[in-house]
Amino acid sequence: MAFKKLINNKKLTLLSTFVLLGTNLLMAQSSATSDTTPTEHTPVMWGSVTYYIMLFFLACLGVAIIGKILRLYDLTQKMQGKKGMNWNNIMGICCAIFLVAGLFGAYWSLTEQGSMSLPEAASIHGVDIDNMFVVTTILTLIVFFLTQALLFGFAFAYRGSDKRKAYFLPHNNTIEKIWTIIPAIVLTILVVFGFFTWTKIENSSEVKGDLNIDITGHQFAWELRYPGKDGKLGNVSYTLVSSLNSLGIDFQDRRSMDDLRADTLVIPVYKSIRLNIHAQDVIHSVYMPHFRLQQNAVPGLPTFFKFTPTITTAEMRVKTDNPKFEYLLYCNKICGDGHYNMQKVVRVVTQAEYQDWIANQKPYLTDAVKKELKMADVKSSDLKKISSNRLALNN
Ligand SMILES: [Cu+2]
Repeated sequence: MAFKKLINNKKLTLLSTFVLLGTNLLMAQSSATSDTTPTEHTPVMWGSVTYYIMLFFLACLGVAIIGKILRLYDLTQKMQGKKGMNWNNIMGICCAIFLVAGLFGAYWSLTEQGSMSLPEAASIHGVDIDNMFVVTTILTLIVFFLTQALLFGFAFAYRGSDKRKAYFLPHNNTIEKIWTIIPAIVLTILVVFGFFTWTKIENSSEVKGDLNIDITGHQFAWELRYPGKDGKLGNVSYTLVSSLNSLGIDFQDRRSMDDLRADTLVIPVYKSIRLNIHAQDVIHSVYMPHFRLQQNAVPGLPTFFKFTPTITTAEMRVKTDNPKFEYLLYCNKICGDGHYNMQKVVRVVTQAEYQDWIANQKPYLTDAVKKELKMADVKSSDLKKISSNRLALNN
């Protein structure tokens, strides 16, 4: 009785699972059809994640059912005194199917999703980084296709058989040497290649750029400071930070007087740009993927990155066939809950366009700051006294 009850319970569970699967599938399909409007980029049904999850579970269920049917057939054959199924052959064929399907999947993913990667590098050094990326990808792809073909190909070609005996190979020095030395040489070449590329990008003999821009990260925005007519940026100090002077610009430094504030990072094409990178609270990171550029912004440790943009925003809009294309600057360190929103538009323009734009930017030294400066004068002179006393004590 109890056994019958268990079977009935099992049937009930199976039935309810099917009903649930069916309803979920229908709901997924109907929600997909009603919620999304059929546009070029969002196909009506295929975009639904639930649909794919359900499809996966259905496929698993299908495989399990086929497996059970085969097992049942195998047992019936054996009960009738006939030769059962050859599971070695079935497993071998499954490996061959997996190899072909898997390789096709990898090829499909490369051709479909590969085109979603970034457009061509928009800076001089970016081309070197892309070359390194392409070489590494080609090498790893060769290794990937070779190892997968050998792994599943051998599992199929040398599947278990009564006609042959496996060869026992406990150790072979030649094979050990080959699979140690070849990867070591390839990896060394890649590392040396990377080292020289990085040194070329970072160790610039000409430290100052044609245009020096200060970029300061804080939770959760980037502040920009452009040099004025003198082409030089004045000093900054965290001790001078106030509500009006958020960057702590030292206005006693003559070079600071004409420094300009900007919302968009506008840079002239084919000029070397030096970004002086600062952080005011936690570690942020200047990340400009289109220029293959990333450098951390560390509080108390100013860093810099020098690069030369090569493609204007207008040219990139034509190249990407996207009239709304904008280069973006992100923060690439998870620096708090507003991190996702730390982005700025970067616009690469011609020299003439840059001159027009910079002429319209407002200075940091506003009338309100000038008023506050009278107080700041006292403060900074006091600070200088304190620091000189400290020096005297230390000596
Ligand atoms: Cu950040």
